[in-house]
Amino acid sequence: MDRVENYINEELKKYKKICFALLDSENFNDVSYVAKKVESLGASAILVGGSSAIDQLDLDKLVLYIKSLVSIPVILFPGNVTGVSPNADAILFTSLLNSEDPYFISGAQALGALLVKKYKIEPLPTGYIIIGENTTAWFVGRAKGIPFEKNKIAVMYSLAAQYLGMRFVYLEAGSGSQKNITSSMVSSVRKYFDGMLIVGGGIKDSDVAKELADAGADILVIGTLLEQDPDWEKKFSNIISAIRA
Ligand code: 1GP
Repeated sequence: MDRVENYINEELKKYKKICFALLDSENFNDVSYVAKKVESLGASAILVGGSSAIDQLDLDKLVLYIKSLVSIPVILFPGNVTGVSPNADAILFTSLLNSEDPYFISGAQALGALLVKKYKIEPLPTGYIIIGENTTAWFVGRAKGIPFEKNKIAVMYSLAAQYLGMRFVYLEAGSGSQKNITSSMVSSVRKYFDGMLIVGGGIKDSDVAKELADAGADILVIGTLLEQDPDWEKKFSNIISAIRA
């Protein structure tokens, strides 16, 4: 197993549940403070990217900058081919399984694959599944958003991801989503999907984080909280303590 995936497994052995921080340079005044702080508060990795990150040069500068500040892995979270940047430690090599556009299922992946090879970025094979509608990820990825209460559909896609050989599934409500994925959906998926389960979108407090972790999420992704909440340090720290408890 490659280095970052191995590291994630070790983190999970140590803490049972872990958290990734999603950083997007456009949305932070002081990205260096946030990057260092999330590491000290217990984030296991930093994700960089998202569906609206389109400036490749900025992205690479950001990756290099963050890598100079922290020792946790910097993992790309691309929304398109433009999300591949040479200096990252790994990439969530996602297929947006419930997109209605084959470009987001396998087209962008084919276009990006040789770059990943060339830059020697470790690919983490990930089934990306969008729940709900009206978020940027949903719009850009032309997803046929799975309704929040349709657990079985999420199970079907997650199991399909596993059978296609993907070791990670990311249940995504969308960045800044008003609603988070329900714990009931997470526990339904957990019963069937035998791999690393990432859950993100709209997670803003430790109660929700704890519920999702208890329901079976392995990795929680937190983004908007870090950008928008003046009290984010305390809340992020509470999230980490809650999911590790
Ligand atoms: C988005 O799941 C991540 O891709 C994080 O969502 O920004 O709502 O925390 P938030």
